[in-house]
This record gives sequence, C-alpha cells and structure tokens, in this order.
Amino acid sequence: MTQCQVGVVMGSNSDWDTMQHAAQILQEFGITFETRVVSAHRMPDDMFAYAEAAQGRGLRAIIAGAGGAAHLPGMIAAKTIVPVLGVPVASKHLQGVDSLHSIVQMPKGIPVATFAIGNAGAANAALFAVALLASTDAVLAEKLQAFRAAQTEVARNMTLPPV
Ligand code: RP5
Repeated sequence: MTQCQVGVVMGSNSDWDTMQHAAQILQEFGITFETRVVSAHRMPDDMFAYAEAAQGRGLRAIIAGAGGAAHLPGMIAAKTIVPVLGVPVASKHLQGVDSLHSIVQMPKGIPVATFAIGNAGAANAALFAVALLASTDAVLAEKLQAFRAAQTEVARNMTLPPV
C-alpha cells in the first residue's frame, strides 16, 4: 500500500455518492488519499486491521462515512489515535438522523469529530483534514486561505431578485 496522508473509508459503495465530496476536496488541495470500503459489521476484522495499521502507515486523519447504525467511525477510533472524522450518510428510513446520532454520541474517552449529514459533511470533513495538515504545511495553509477568500468573494457578489 502506498503512503497516503488521509484515508477515506465507508461502510458500503452505496456511501460513495456522499463520500466522493470528501475525495474531491482532498484532490483539489493536492492531499494524497486512499478510498476503501471497510464495513464495520460485514468485515470487522478488516476494519480493525485498517485502524491498527493507520498510524504506522503514516495516515494523519481518517474520514469515515457510514449510514444507519453507523458504528464504523467510532470503532475505527477505538483502535487508533489517528484523528477520525465521522460523516453521517443519509439513510433511507431516517434520513441520516440515525447515522448522525450514532456517530456524534461517542462516550467520553474515544472522540470522533462529527460533521453534518450528507454531502456538506463529507466536504467539511475533508476541509477539516486539510486544516489539520495545514498546521504543519505553510503552502497548504496558503491554499486554504485562498479557498476561503474565494468563497468570500462569491458571497460578496451574490445578488437578490427585486421585490
Ligand atoms: C452501512 O449501511 C453503510 O455505511 C451504508 O450507509 C448502509 C447501507 O449499506 P448497503 O446496504 O447499501 O450496502 O453499513
């Protein structure tokens, strides 16, 4: 396996529609990353192996997305001290509120940084990973500042329809 800065994992390939938004941001910032399906309940041994190897492989953050009883981020966090950023994927019946509660309600001692349900959460998890890496990378910090400035410009140029 090649060395990557960030791991993007998810419980199913059905999570990709959401998680691709994390991958796109990482790509935009030139972060090296890998994407994997690591299902907590269908491949628990693989999940533990991935988490246990993460630090030694040089991963600086793991973005983990899952839906429903979304135990993947918390279980990965239980097996590594690499920061885990959890993305609640929208579920069919409860629209991702179940995923959000599953990820955000970690008991004291094992944190998972939890983001919004869906695409915005996936993108923001990646931006958070960028910010983590930017704390020791001046070039990346400049890119992040430029990204923010571009957003500001877009907002400043927003117009509203006449009443
Ligand atoms: C979770 O169950 C996955 O993270 C996914 O969000 C959800 C449904 O998985 P599939 O039935 O689509 O494979 O484990």
